[in-house]
Amino acid sequence: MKEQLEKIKEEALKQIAASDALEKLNDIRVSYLGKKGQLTSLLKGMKDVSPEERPKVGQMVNDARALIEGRLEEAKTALAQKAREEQLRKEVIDVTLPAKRQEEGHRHPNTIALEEVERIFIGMGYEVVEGPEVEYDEYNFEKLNIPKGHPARDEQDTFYINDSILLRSQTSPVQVRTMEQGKLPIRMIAPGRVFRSDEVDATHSPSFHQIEGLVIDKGITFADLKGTLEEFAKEMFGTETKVKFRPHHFPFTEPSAEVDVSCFKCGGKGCRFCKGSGWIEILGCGMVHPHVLEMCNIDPDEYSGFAFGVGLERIALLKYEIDDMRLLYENDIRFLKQF
Ligand code: 2NM
Repeated sequence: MKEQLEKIKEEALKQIAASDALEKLNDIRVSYLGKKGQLTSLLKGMKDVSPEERPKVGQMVNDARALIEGRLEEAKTALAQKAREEQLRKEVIDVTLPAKRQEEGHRHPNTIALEEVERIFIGMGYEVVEGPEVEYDEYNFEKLNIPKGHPARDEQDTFYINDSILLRSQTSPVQVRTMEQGKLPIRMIAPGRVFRSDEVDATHSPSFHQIEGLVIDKGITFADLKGTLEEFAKEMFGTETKVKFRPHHFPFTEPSAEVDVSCFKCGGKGCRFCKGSGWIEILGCGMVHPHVLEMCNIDPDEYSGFAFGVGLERIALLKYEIDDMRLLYENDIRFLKQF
């Protein structure tokens, strides 16, 4: 039994010395000192030892146990220290290395133009309201005086989810929704993504952005519309800017107009930028059609209002003198860096 004990002890110490991982030490603990471990089994053989020898052998087994436990503990501490040293060595930081440059980005030209427009109208007391890009035909067309079969449906052809749901072709449905809520007066702009079934070219994209404005109150006239848009144009393109209203037709406004601003490149003399005319078209507008007001539960005998719509990309292209809309969507850093 003594020889057996010596053998077990030696084997255990040898294994501990050869261990290079904490898990291995734990395996050794289990295989020697555990409930079914070799030393434990040896104790069970004590019944074969003569009674006078038992205390001595018992003592030897306990000593062996204490020795193995002690070595296991030492090995554990040594391994942990080695691991820590290794980690410190790996994570050493060379404080003399040059710092990584912080690449700072900036807003997209579309976003800069949008925030500029929002700032101007918020300054005039307008609220910014958003709405869904997937809309009902009813809100995108019907309630804006564009019934099925109306020619404006061709100009604003869009993408249909089914017979009654589509991708909005304008942000006016947001204004229809606001009017329907019945809280008057209204002073709002509705910016957002819109969709049209258009081929991509320098001035068209199947997905672009619009900012539409709406004012509804008692006694609103075309003079309010003119004053508001003139103020907007002066803030956006410079205080020298002149505006020109040309009669136009929209199904949802009557009367309607398109607005040109004097060319901010040549001041109106005519240049390459304004194609020699001295004027640049920037938006459409008009007095909200009484029938549109009725369909939105507003009494046209009591209330009147004006509305307008601007293409965000058009403003961004003008502001930054970009000649191709596609550049705004390609996300080429070399292009975007310039603004
Ligand atoms: C435009 C031009 C003219 C417009 C009309 C409305 C509403 F909802 F009040 F009827 N919202 N926006 C409007 C009017 C939009 O875009 C060129």
